[in-house]
Amino acid sequence: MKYKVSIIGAGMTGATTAHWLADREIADIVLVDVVKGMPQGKALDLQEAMPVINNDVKIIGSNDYEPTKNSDIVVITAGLTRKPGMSRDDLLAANAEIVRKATEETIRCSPDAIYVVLTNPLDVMAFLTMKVANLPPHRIVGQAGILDSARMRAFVAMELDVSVENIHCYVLGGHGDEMVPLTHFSNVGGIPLDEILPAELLGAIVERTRKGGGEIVDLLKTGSAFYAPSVAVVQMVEAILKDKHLIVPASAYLNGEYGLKDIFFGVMVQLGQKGIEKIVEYKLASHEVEAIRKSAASVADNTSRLRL
Ligand code: TXD
Repeated sequence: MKYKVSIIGAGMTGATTAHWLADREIADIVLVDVVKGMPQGKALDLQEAMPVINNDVKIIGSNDYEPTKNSDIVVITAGLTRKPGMSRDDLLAANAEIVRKATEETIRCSPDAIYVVLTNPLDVMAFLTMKVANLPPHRIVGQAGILDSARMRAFVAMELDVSVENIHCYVLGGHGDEMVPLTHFSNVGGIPLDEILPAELLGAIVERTRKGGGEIVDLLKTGSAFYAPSVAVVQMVEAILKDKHLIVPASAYLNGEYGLKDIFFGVMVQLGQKGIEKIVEYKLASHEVEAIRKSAASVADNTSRLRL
């Protein structure tokens, strides 16, 4: 197959990303993990599923980086997950070491790759990847916004008898509890959410969206969400490989947008073959700008804790 996507971290999110990706038949896949035998076992199992769905995809599992050589896209989802009561930021120090190593190894093998980063705290880890790989910002994108927006869409769908296809939601900001679900730009068939739903219900949906990751962590007890995060990665991978110029919410390096600089932060980006083609800026209301500033302050604070 023409394209190669390497996924670093073959845990719940990495392996499920491989699963959705193999189903789409858009790239060969390499799964890398430190656990001996595990990425090889998952890759072989998935490879053995291909004849049933008639997809010609090569899937390789490995404990080293050799097979990732010349990847078009590197997905980094290696690292620790939250336990109940933990915030994403509590993971910073341990995951920074894991992401640093994954970046050093992958950029050596695939100097032209585009990076999709997932490891939490997401916006900080995307920043670290950019620094360690020494790449221009358009080559690194963090996955958070598609997931957070999909959660909001799912919650709206639970209230209205309308197809999810008609429900468009946009969540900006850092991938933490301060994220900013937009209630006016989000819409159902073009009608703004704040004109459809009563304020109290809309407020509850915004709150549930912000805490959406924690809700799953509390239910699972061990580990965190993986189905929705990994299909979000596949949407990004597909947009890049197919050069779709797709506009989605994602974490990108900001250089003045919304008055913010030198952080990765959730905004609307246009994705194509070169990675982030542009950042699309909304004209936000003053209360939304205020919320964005608050979220950005928290991301900037965490980013400053990185040892570069
Ligand atoms: O939307 C998002 N950004 C996220 C982020 C959605 C889902 C998961 N998100 C984060 O990704 C989560 O907070 C964690 O920081 C990572 C991985 O989550 P996952 O749910 O996949 O966790 P697992 O199942 O524990 O898998 C992690 C794997 C595990 O198999 C480890 O052995 C492996 O990471 N690991 C490594 N692989 C390669 N190299 C190194 N150094 C390494 N260290 C651990």
